[in-house]
Amino acid sequence: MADTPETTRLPPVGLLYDERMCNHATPDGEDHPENPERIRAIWRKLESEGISQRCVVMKAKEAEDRYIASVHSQSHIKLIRSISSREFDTIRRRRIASSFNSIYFNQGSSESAFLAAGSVIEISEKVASGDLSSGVAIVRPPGHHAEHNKAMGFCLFNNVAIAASFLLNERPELCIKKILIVDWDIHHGNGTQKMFYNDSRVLYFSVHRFDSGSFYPAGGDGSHHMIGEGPGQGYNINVPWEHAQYGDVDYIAVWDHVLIPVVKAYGPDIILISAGFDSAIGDPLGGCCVTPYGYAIMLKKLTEFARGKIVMALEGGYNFKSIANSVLACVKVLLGEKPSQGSFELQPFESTWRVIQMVRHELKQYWPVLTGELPQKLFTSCRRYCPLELNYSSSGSDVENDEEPSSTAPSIHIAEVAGDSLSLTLSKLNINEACHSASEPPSCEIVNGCAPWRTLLSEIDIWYGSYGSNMWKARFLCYIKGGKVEGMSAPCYGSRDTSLPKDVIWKTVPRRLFFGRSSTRTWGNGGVAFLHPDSCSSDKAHMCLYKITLEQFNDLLFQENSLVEKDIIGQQILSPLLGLSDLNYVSENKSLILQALKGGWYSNVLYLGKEDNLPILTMSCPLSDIERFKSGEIPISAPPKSYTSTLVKGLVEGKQLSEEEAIEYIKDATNRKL
Ligand code: X5A
Ligand code: ZN
Repeated sequence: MADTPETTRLPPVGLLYDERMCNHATPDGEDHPENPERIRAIWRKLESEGISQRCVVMKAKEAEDRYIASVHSQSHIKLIRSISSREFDTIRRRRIASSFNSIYFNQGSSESAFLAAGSVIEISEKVASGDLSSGVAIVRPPGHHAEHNKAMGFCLFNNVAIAASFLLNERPELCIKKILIVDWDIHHGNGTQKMFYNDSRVLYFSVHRFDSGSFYPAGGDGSHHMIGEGPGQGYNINVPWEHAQYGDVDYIAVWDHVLIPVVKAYGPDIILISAGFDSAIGDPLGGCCVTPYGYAIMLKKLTEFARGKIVMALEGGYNFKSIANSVLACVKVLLGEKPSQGSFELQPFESTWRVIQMVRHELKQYWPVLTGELPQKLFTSCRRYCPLELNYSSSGSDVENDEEPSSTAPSIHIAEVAGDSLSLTLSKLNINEACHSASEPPSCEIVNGCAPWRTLLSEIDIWYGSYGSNMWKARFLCYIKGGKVEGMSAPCYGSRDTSLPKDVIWKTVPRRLFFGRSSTRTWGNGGVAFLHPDSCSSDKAHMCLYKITLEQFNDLLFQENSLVEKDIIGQQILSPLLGLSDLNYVSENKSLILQALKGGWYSNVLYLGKEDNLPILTMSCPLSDIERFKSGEIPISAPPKSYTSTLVKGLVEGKQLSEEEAIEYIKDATNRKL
């Protein structure tokens, strides 16, 4: 068995599930989105994927009144305690439920509510004490709408708030003095916000649909102006979305430009996540499209803080498949697995940047790291919001949707949207010349991080197949680390992510290698290598494969096509040249001309099959250039000496050919007619 972290030294990950929390249901079996199948679906998934077997599984126990009393009134506790007793019949329960907003009660409600609160307390205590490294409480009813003296929005007790108060007030010996609550449920957690509004020991952060105050729970509480009061000022952060359809890239942008910088400054001792998955793709109430991959990345970024002490507590989430897959992806992250790729939009909405800017502005006096305007350029190349594209019912009646939520349904192809406004620049270039124009001083160091697409593509590996000078590793690494090696007259910029290739292997491919064009900035006069875009079984080209990330491949494309210098605007490439949908396209069609690189010599991305289940990509000229090479319109020419010797070094160092054979190989490719 693999030596995974949970089998070695780390404390285990805790999972809490208890079938008794399924007893809370509508009194006469009426359909309701917040129903027992939600947590059953999650649990089944974790069992069938072998995940629960890798964790410590816990049963729930009821919260004690005195702990609940730290955030709820005695009368509320009493009501929830008695609501399921025999003195109350269905009619009376209905009448009381209808005095609240979006609440039902049955004979199982009371026990479920006490168990849900008790579960989050229990798992939080174990994570705080170090018995567990992290934990997930798969609970219902949810909690974040419940207020001091009222049930609301499917929530009876505020489970997360109760656990936070418990740690702060009942367990001083655990030294939990600062708690971060991250609420990624699509609804604003009005209850949690109120409970810690003037308390700096709890930083409440929520990202939710606001829709100008019309989205549930409606009103102004979820506005970004609500920043906390008294000693709690600056410790309440709301990121209010303007409409539906926000997805991975929008959330990652919020993480990179608001949440993570603040968390770094705050230094929480533990992180509680109000983990509602109604922000997930396919959710009937949320209308947004966060994928399991998106949740995994958001969670993984948080694991860097509070020494990894993270407790997730289920809040909303009404599409069984979406919530099961999302929780699965999250637990895998807590177990130390790398998030595995999904398909997603790479360009945030214009409103995403606008909302982020508003929030930063609102909070910068409390969190100086939020000072600095986002570069205006960010606002110019964005995806478009299409109000008609999503038609999820909000009635909740169609939650039992058997179709796999399609991660592409609400998305638009970037290229269509960005059109010719597509601007290209490198983020965090290795050389500083790019920063010398002091015209945009703060945005030169792009605010606290990099473009969200980079975060996403940096998790995806591909093989880059090199057939020219890049076969020499030292030369290829110039594109990664920046700089130049012997024989090159101009340095490379390097990639944002300068980590080395994860693997290097050699292959031969049935393609024609030839040398064309008559001079380059890097090598001087003479031709450089191209690969015929079509395969030909009688040809054989040597190829050195580097396992790099899709983000690094994008930086390579920029540099190979000499786009860097003329397109630097601030260290931020607003969109990738080759995103995930392009990767899918090229895998199916074997070739993709990147319109953004029109005129670049290597604008044609070729797919050469798979190795180790990862795609092999390279770049060459478009097929149409082949005719121009043949006709002499573009010259065919022998490579310059410096270039030839780089190729030879690569082939010899890679043990593919002897020096003589390598020279012969290049001669043949130079002289043989196309
Ligand atoms: C926990 C949660 C949603 C309530 C919606 C009421 N509540 N229409 O997601
Ligand atoms: Zn919700």
